[in-house]
Amino acid sequence: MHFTTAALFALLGSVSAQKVHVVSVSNANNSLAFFPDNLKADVGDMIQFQFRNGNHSVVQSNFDNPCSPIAEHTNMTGIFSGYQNVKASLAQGKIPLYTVMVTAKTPTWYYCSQGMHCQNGMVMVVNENTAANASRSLDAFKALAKAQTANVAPPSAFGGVATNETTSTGGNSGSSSGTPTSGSDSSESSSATSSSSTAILTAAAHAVGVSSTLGLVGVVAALFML
Ligand SMILES: *[C@@H]1O[C@H](CO)[C@@H](O)[C@H](O)[C@H]1NC(C)=O
Ligand SMILES: *[C@@H]1O[C@H](CO)[C@@H](O)[C@H](O)[C@H]1NC(C)=O
Ligand SMILES: *[C@@H]1O[C@H](CO)[C@@H](O)[C@H](O)[C@H]1NC(C)=O
Ligand SMILES: *[C@@H]1O[C@H](CO)[C@@H](O)[C@H](O)[C@H]1NC(C)=O
Ligand SMILES: [Cu+2]
Repeated sequence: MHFTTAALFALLGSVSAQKVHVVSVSNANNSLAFFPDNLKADVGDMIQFQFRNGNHSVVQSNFDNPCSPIAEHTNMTGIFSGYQNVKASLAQGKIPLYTVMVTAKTPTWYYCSQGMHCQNGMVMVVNENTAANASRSLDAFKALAKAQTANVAPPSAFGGVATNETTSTGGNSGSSSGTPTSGSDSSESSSATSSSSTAILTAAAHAVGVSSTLGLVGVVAALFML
């Protein structure tokens, strides 16, 4: 089946060109920070948040209203990872991942909605642009966040794709769900794809509106079988 093989390689070729930026959410010390907290990314790149400890989240805000979902201030919907229970995932040898696609070259601001983490500096920026406006820096955003009285979370997760990655294999066979649910814990896995390509396929599936990653992986597997 030359046509399907060609189509498959076209698909894999186009997704593997995509860059994935890993951001650790907290660390071994349960620090209130994203690592890194200031990164550059191109439109179409993926940001894979890896939840390392505690009970944290990632929410998109705008610059002017830190610690508050962007939808409350603009006509953008943003993203919300939901609260990720790292301990529960680790008990199963997994860590929670949440992957979003970069949709703008302009600055995009994120915070953690847990407790007063946002106020305490658990914020980050993608594509900071102090050349356009020196006042709109990550440091200025942190200062503005510190002054907020409330730290607000949307009612439920949306906007990205939540998966759990197996920790012991160094990243093989991630399991996934098509919807960004908190602490998603599907036991299904795909041994044919690496964790990063699973995440990319997951994100690609999300981008093209395929409701289930496993659906797309299934399609790919089916193509191999032809
Ligand atoms: C955690 O804290 C200890 C003691 O302060 C420090 O030595 C270590 O570098 C920290 N680890 C991380 C990952 O921040
Ligand atoms: C995580 O934090 C959220 C928000 O504070 C809370 O509703 C939830 O119960 C916490 N989950 C766990 C497992 O502690
Ligand atoms: C969203 O808001 C921006 C800036 O206010 C505006 O330029 C744009 O047209 C709006 N888009 C929609 C879909 O309403
Ligand atoms: C730069 O950003 C600051 C802080 O948001 C704002 O007050 C100011 O109006 C901006 N300047 C320009 C030229 O847009
Ligand atoms: Cu946090």
